[in-house]
Amino acid sequence: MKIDLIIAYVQRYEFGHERDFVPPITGIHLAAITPVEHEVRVFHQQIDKIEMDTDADVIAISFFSGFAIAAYNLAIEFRRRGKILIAGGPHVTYCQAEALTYFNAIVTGEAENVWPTLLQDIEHGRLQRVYAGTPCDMTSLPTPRYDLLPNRFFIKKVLQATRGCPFSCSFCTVPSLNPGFRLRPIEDVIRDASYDKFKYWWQRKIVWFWDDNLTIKRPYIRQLLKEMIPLKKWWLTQASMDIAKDPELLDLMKASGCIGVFLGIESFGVESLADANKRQNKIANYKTAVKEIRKRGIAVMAGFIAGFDHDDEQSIINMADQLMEIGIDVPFLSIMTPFRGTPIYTKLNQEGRILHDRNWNFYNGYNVAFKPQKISEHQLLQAHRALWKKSFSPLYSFKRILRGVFTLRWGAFLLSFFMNSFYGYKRMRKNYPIDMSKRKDLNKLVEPSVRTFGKNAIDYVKTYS
Ligand code: B12
Ligand code: SF4
Repeated sequence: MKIDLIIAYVQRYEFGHERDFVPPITGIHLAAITPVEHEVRVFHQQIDKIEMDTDADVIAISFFSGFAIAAYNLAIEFRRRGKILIAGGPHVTYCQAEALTYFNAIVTGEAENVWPTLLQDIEHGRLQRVYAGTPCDMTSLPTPRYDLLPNRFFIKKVLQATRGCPFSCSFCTVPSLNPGFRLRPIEDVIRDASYDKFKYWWQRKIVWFWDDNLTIKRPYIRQLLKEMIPLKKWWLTQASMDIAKDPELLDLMKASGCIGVFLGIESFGVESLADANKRQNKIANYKTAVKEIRKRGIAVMAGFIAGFDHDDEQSIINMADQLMEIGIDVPFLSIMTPFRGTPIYTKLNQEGRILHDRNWNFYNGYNVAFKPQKISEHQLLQAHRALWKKSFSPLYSFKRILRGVFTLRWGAFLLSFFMNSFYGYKRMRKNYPIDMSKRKDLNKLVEPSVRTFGKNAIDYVKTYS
């Protein structure tokens, strides 16, 4: 069969977001676990034009909640063209009933154990509606199909060594989406990290781990990093702040070529961290933790969330200075989003604070989909935009780049330079994150059979949990 795998996307910035540094691993991983007798292509809606008049037999779409409307619109168009439609990914896992109104079949959770069966079922004309994936044991995963990625992706070597995370932050679906903590054999990870059939040197050189929390199992990560040293790569990952208290690990990270670590710092408020159930973060240690990592020349990227119950406009805007003060190289600034399947969603829903008239486009990380505690929805949006504008102002972006000149290793400096320039340039062109309430064009559903997505999703969550 011919299969087109599509990673759906709705633009998140005013002038579109047709460029991206790094691809998702989802499409090229699904392509790799597809039995060889099938012909697969992968499209990323963020940068690719989707071929609507394709001769593919099966259209398989992956999407986050924030991109569900795009996925449903694609599904409607492909259904008109008589294609078999399959969906999977985090949104589908928690909103099955809704996804089933658009797709012939869905895969919930992890797909490795059910994807080949599903394809066989299509061939034998016995496709089921729901394929419930189970956590994959990660023991013999193939190399992602990097060959299917267009060169427009600056970095191409994305991979996973582990899945899952032992923490349970209130806004995160990882604990239920990828339960437990599982590891790939080190030799498999090294094989993928060594893949070098790329056109440009930096695509061969840079390895981006798309793990939930790579450094959790210390003996494993130490061994992996020791084996990465001879590869002479530059690599990046997500990790928890506790790594800063492990100098031996930090030294190994440096020796194995780490250039960037993403930390979920989230907030500078004690109560907000408690709301987030982020017990691993201690505000008093932020500065020292960042310093310890940067001392090795590694850039610190960090995520911050606006919209905790104790946040007000000023505390949100203040984060622009606070993150500079603790030495962050590249900030990622989001608005609290009540994703289905998270404790924060359960709480807000019980309190009647989910804004059901706001569709999934409001779940893209840059919009407000719930009633904040201390301020209005509008004030939260405005405060986030003020934070975003201040953080990526030419002055702050330049300061972060400049700070890296003397302190970061070469690869880490390039990372800081590119990312701060990328966001700083957006800021200069006034290419701000979109306010979805003003974009009727993006909110339009080709065939609006399901109007209030939120309500349908709640029905589903009741049956899922
Ligand atoms: C890596 C990652 C990123 C990367 C890459 C983004 C990307 N598009 O892939 C970066 C850092 C850029 C990122 C950004 C964002 N992310 Co993110 N990210 C992750 C993370 C940590 C791992 C995802 C991953 O690659 N897993 C490995 C691959 C192989 O697994 P997978 O994608 O889950 O696919 C498996 C199954 O889901 C299934 N499957 C998936 N799709 C399909 C489709 C079909 C047809 C089938 C059959 C099966 C199937 O099969 C796969 C194999 O088992 C997850 C957490 C998690 N554990 O899922 C969050 C996560 C996906 N991110 C999330 C969010 C919210 C975002 C942002 C919106 C955050 C923000 N505020 O900006 C942005 C969106 C940016 C964008 N342009 O897409 C949420 C999504 C929640 C939701 N319900 O939508 C997650 C779940 C984290 C959370 N908060 O709970 N993210
Ligand atoms: S530490 Fe990160 S991956 Fe783990 S539960 Fe918290 S937000 Fe999710």
